[in-house]
Amino acid sequence: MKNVNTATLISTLVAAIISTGAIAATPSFSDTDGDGVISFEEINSARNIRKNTALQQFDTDGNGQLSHSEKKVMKTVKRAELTAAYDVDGDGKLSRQERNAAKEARRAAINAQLDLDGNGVVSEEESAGYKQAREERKERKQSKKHDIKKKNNGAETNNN
Ligand SMILES: [Ca+2]
Ligand SMILES: [Ca+2]
Ligand SMILES: [Ca+2]
Repeated sequence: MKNVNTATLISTLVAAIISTGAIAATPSFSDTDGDGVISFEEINSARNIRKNTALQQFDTDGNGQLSHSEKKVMKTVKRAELTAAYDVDGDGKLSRQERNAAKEARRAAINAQLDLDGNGVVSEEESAGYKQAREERKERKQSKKHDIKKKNNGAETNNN
């Protein structure tokens, strides 16, 4: 059938993924201070935990940092995990639809965690910390890019 709509297909895939519990690479947050929202700090601490776990797992030479090659190994392993989790048709690769389903499932899993009162809606209040963390990460990424650009350009130019 040609006119199966993509959104329907994706939601079917998402349902399949969620029901098998195969949600890879999803951060897990906890409301440490029990105030009913996942705050910016709680998001960050979850991120640090993930970072440390990754460090323990992939810091092969044990120098406390992930080198370029260690990061490469990490990426390969993560990609394999992701593929294993979301390759619904079992062809060993992630199609665009499977990738979208993976994204949707991740978002759904995150929303389920942010929705601390469990009313099925992530309120402004419930999502504020997450949004703040996301903005901050975006900014950091951009300034990193900027730094690299600067480095590649050599000396800073005045005419821009
Ligand atoms: Ca909290
Ligand atoms: Ca596939
Ligand atoms: Ca809620």
